[in-house]
Amino acid sequence: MSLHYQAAPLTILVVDDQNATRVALAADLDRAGHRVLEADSADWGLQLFERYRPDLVLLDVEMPDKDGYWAARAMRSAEPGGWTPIIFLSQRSQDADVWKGIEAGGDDYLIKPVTPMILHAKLRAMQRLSHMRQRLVAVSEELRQANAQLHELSQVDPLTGLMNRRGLDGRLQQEIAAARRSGQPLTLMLCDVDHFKRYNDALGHVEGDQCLRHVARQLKDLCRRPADCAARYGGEEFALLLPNTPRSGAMTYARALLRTLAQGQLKHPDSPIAGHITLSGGITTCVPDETTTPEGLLMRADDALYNAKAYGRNRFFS
Ligand code: GH3
Ligand code: MG
Ligand code: MG
Ligand code: MG
Ligand code: MG
Repeated sequence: MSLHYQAAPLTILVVDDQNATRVALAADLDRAGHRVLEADSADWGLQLFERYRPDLVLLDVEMPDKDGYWAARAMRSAEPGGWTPIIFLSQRSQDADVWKGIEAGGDDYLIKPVTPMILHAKLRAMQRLSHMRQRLVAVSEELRQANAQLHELSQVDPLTGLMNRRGLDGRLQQEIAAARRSGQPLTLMLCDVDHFKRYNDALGHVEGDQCLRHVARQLKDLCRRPADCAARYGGEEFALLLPNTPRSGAMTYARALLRTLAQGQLKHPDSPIAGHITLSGGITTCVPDETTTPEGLLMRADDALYNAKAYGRNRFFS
């Protein structure tokens, strides 16, 4: 992290009840190029603090009515998550006074009278800290964004662009909970490309990958509602999660899928079933209750898929 930065002019809030002190201080800061806000009471200081958000506060301790300790505490609670440097400037010179000032939220405590050079040195030190803090805030925001992007990416299958198994597991959990609340049926379908090993053997893995992309596009195109979700579950296995969809709706989807593939251009040169790519699928539909789990639904869909394979493939079972 770089310490090189432009020591830019600051907006400095000076809170002091004594006019002579405050005016002299303000004049000095003004000469150094800073913008100065003046308050002659703790209350007024807090108001200016909230309204103008200064870069730094110079704060007297002894003031009639509320004192500087009160003001420091009030300013700190007025900027949750933020940090404005506060330097106490006071005639009170006991160790306990300094302690109280730092406890109240002050970052430094100078005992009056303070020479201009000491004051400017302290301002510079605070400015440097403030600069470092801003860098930290910026970096943690960048990290937060990068993390969010990584999280998104970790849920996407790079080959097809569909949600991957990790994403599906999360979504399944959410949709089960949502369907439990709404009492609506939830459908899960697992599809597996038939004789895909033969396809790879006949045409090679590059063509095989192309085929998986094609199947993924078909599955996605057939999703009619925004809440429908197509995922790549594993190698040549895909999952469809259809909220608010009864068994009949799922069967309509399945028929449309098989029909699309039958009309499609994807030839399977070594299929014992048809000249084109075919799928088998397992469907499970339920209105979830408290016993419903993602694993349970996946197992039921997988059993149905197994039966579809056993009964000759190119079909869906439920
Ligand atoms: P079945 O009808 O019983 O499902 O037969 P199958 O040949 O499709 O099933 P099997 O499980 O025997 O083989 C699956 C094949 O899918 C083997 C594997 O190499 C291929 N495969 C899995 N993932 C990918 C991939 O990402 N790209 C390519 N090209 N092939 C893949
Ligand atoms: Mg005073
Ligand atoms: Mg398989
Ligand atoms: Mg297969
Ligand atoms: Mg298999």
